[in-house]
Amino acid sequence: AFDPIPSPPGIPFVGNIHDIENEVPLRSVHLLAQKYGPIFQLNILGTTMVWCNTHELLDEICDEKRFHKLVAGPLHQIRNGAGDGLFTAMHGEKSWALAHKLLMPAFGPVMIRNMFADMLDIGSQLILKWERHGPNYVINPTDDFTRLAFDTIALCIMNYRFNSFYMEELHPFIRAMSQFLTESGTRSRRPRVVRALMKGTNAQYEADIQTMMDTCNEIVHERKTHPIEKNDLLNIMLNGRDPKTGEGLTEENIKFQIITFLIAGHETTSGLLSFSMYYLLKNPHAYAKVKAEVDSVLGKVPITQEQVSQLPYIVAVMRETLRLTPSATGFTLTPFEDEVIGTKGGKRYQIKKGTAVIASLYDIHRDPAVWGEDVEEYKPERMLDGAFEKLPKNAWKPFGNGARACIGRPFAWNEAIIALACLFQKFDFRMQDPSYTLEIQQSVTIKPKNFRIYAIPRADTP
Ligand code: MNH
Repeated sequence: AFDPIPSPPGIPFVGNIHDIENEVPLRSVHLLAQKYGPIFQLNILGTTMVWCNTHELLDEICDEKRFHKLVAGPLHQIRNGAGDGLFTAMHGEKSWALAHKLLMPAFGPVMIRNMFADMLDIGSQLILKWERHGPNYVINPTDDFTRLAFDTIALCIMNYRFNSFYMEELHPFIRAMSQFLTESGTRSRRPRVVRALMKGTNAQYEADIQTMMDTCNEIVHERKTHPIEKNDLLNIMLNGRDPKTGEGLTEENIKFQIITFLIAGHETTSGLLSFSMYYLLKNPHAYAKVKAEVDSVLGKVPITQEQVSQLPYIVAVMRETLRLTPSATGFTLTPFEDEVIGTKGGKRYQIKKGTAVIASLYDIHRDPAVWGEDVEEYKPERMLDGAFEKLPKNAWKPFGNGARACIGRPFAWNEAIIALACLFQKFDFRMQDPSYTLEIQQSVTIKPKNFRIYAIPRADTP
């Protein structure tokens, strides 16, 4: 016999859609986890979805022999814009294997090192902006980290400049993308009949996809009319061939990859930097350690690529930030065959083949069995090299799992370390409102809401 998976009562036809709020779905998911414990299930418009909230269950579903990625829920809707790009490709989809094989090397250590100058270029634009505005200017760090991450991904992988720091408004792609992501999440919980009636919303959704496509077309057109020698991701996509079969990516697939990289390549990194800034300002002890590390490693002179690997405390800060606020709040899997999970904890939960199982990272990363009773506390010390390697397998999974894990992880890491090191070298930071406590906004990924800071050029640079 199986143990029942806890679930709130549902309503006929729509099931539990009213148990998930639209504004910040994560809030509902977290409340449900607190109420129902390690596992719960919801019926979303007739489809069963299961949320796993503990390390023990995550460890089981991360077994790639038993489970694989499932493109369901919001992700399935994101396919409307990102097609068979890497992120939204179905398990086993042929174009994924080819793109993965061709593009993996583009994110290898050598390629990332070669991007250093470009990353520093955009990073310097951010520093210059905050310097010029001076100590009394109210900064929206999330917007400027979005500019940073968006311009960095485009310059590094496609040699394309958005010049976001020279614009008052964020680039049209970003607004379109943000609306597209939010709506993708919302429509995954909206009954078909209701969706059919929402003509205005649907038209806006299509227009936003078109805006993103226009940006892609512009980038591809620019490259084709002005080809360059650089061995960047765009050239690899346009010219790369499978050495065995001679096969290359189709034109349509390349555009889906560009949309994918522009979205996946900046949203999450912007969240990581914004939340890191928040936690450092809330935790003076950690803030002081970052400053001391930057001063001793960088001193007064501009950062070098060598120094990027000499900043262990900043790395621990980023890891601890992604533990408490994983910018991608989860990933979805499904078993190859009907499965039973939870046996380690003395339970037998049946998961039918094809059922969406969500690795709910926000709660998994708060599992006291792994992190102790001080889970809510921000302590980069638990993430320092040495301690980090000793964490149980699959305890910290902000970049996803196995073959379908994040391809951009080394890229994001390099970029974020450079940004944090340069910022703390140049500025002291203060919150505009010292009593601010974290509020979260969500458009599939999460970011801080209404978070404002001051950046005061340092007088005491060593
Ligand atoms: Mn990223 C997949 C998180 C930065 C490009 N990324 C994933 C997944 C997670 C994730 C989680 C797995 C999703 C799933 O299983 O459904 N990504 C992050 C985080 C950061 C991040 C937390 C930064 C911090 N990602 C980046 C950057 C890029 C990128 C930067 C591009 C340069 N990510 C991807 C792509 C995939 C992915 C592409 C899909 C990989 C695949 O399935 O082959």
